[in-house]
Amino acid sequence: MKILQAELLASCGRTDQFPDTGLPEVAFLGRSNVGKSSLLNALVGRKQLARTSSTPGKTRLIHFYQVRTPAAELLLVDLPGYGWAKVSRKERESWGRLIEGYLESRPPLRLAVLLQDLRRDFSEDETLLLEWLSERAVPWQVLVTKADKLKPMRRAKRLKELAAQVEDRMPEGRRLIATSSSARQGLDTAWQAIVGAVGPTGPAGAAERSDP
Ligand SMILES: Nc1nc2c(ncn2[C@@H]2O[C@H](COP(=O)(O)OP(=O)(O)OP(=O)(O)O)[C@@H](O)[C@H]2O)c(=O)[nH]1
Ligand SMILES: [Mg+2]
Repeated sequence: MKILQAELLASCGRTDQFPDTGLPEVAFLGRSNVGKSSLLNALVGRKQLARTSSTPGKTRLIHFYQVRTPAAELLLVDLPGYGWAKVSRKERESWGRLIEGYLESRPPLRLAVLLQDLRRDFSEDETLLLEWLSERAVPWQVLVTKADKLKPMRRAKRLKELAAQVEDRMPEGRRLIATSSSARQGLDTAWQAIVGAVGPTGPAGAAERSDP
């Protein structure tokens, strides 16, 4: 995907700080260290737009990135990772409230992208989250991360195993998408899912909408 523009718009620790741009949003969710910030950088072709770290729990705020492509203009939203045991309970609760506050009442949200490490099984955190999203009619897509970590044969087998774990929750027509930020794999397919969910909102889309 050609990226015309990508910039950090806002970093928010409270729901009342969320930006109001009128642009559609796609949110990246997942366990801490799963590779959310890395994938976001890979998708926009910038090494350090979103901060990444080998220390889990780096992203503690909700970061809104404004991205313009020829097909769409949208916000990619990097949510704090959950499931990191080494933070205090109080801190975990405040992140939980922030993430839930975003997901629960965010009219511009068009797609929740759940990231899942290829080498891990879906945990209860992920299956509950998918259920929660489905109940609230938030469309979701699973992107499997770090696909480069396994050789092709093993990778294909793991993908089947993971697909089987969420098969009964998977909306019609959706499937897992395998990605690797470091090997730049699956990025076009991921973009297709994102643009498909957002619809045409670029200059072309805006022109179409203004037609009587
Ligand atoms: N091999 C490999 N490593 C990756 C890939 N994506 C991310 N990583 C590594 O995984 C670690 C965590 O990546 P981040 O992108 O910071 O993860 P995150 O989900 O944003 O983590 P939090 O902000 O803590 O929630 C870093 O050391 C990355 O270099 C990938 O596709 N392949
Ligand atoms: Mg991060």
